Amino acid sequence: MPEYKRPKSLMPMATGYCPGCMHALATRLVADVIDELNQKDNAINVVSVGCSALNLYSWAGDVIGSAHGRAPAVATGIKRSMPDRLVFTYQGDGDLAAIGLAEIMSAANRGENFTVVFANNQTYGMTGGQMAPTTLIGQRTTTTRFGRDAATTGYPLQMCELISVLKAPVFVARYALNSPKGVMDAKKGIKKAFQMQLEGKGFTFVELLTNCPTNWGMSPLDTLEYMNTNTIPYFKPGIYKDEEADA
Ligand SMILES: Cc1ncc(C[n+]2csc(CCOP(=O)(O)OP(=O)(O)O)c2C)c(N)n1
Repeated sequence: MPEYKRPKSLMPMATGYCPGCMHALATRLVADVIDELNQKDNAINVVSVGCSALNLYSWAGDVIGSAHGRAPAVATGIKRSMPDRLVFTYQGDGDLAAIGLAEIMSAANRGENFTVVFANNQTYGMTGGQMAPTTLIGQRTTTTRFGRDAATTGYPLQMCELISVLKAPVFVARYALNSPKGVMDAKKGIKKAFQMQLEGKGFTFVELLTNCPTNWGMSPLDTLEYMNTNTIPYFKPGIYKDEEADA
């Protein structure tokens, strides 16, 4: 299949993302997978708040917005009342790992049968680049002017590691979108998670390491190398849990 075609799950319009922002790439990957699984009219995209939620404008299928961090709670209700629909949340790191930490841990622990796509850009993008729970030690943000310091703000939360120790989740994986291989692997991971959900297997979680050129204060190209030297060594890509493989 030619990779340059616009997925039918996205409308023919420009995204609202800054140039070089990987939210656009991540959204595109999700849309590609939904097309390939022929789920455009069956999928429900649950967003909450942040730049992550901007994909709702270009999404061609069903989409619902929820309060900041609460997408997993909304997705729980939707999936339980419409179990045949393909339900996924698309969330940023401030959304998922700060204000929505209780919701994500609870939904994962209950083993809700939906998929979480977690775009981790290590900052609060939409509100101007404040520190997020996933901001790296030493990383400068508008609220950590001299770099994040563990003594006052703790350590970056590793969500795949946290969620994979719970009993209920069936697939937990992390991919980095700064290389062609990472992008292709991420697409496979999203597809596997959606397939497991369609087979009724349970809670699936896919973390995508993304960038924020605007708030990191770098060119999009420089963010790719920054991710290699800083992000990936701490947030290690890999499959953290796969009940199919472990069975
Ligand atoms: C209840 C509530 N608290 C705070 C905000 C302000 N707010 C909007 S977006 C955002 C940060 C989002 O960051 P993240 O989830 O990392 O997403 P990104 O913008 O980086 O994609 C915050 C704090 C809000 N809209 N609602």
